[in-house]
Amino acid sequence: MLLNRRNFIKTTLATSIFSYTGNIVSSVNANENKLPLNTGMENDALLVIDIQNDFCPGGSLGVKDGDKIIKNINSIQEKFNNVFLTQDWHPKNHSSFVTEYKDKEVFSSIKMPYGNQTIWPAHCVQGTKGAEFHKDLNTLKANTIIRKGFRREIDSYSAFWENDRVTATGLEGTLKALGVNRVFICGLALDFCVAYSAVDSSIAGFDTFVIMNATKPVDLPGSIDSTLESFNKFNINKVNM
Ligand code: VGL
Ligand code: ZN
Repeated sequence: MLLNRRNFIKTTLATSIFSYTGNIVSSVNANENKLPLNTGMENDALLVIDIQNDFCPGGSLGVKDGDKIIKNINSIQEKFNNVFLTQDWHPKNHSSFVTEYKDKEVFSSIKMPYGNQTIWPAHCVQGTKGAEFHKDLNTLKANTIIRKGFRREIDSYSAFWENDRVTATGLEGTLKALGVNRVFICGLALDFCVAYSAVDSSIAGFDTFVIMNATKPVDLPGSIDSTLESFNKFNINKVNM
């Protein structure tokens, strides 16, 4: 499992992220699964990834139209008994922040002990407005809020495993203890935290569904293509809800 995960990171995401091959954003919506979903059982969970001010328009890492999916996410939450929110939650000197380096550009890549790491504008700093959930997100239904990226030395895209691929967030154990076997994922951003969470969910053995009309991408060169490839490779279903 660990090996699979490492290979995936090395071959599918990290290396291809800077080799843009030209697919357009609209391809994100191709090939949705049309099966009836019948959600709402105890064995279904919804993960709502990082609906925070800094990932919405006006935020320091604002995703285009990131706020436009919130209304739908709130209605999707009503279809689930198990709702998990994630919150990107960095110390102000986090090692992924461009502000920690003299000679690095935002969105460039550096080598960390655990592999390649994208350099980001400072975002989702603990205790700041940018780290708060967007005011329109219903946070009342959530069983649990999973925080990630709070260790200075390790970034964390996935809701399950930090970017070193060995530090767990505890989500997998929680879902298994609840008897969950289907995981539905929405939120921000499709090509980073949603993608990594979906791959880890699938590797953990959950039937995994990404809700394509309730997510938006950052869209760095090649990042959407890599995401869609990884969805095929890891049998991740694309659905609309
Ligand atoms: C994310 C970049 C850095 C995300 C988090 O939520 O997709 N992206 N930290
Ligand atoms: Zn982050």
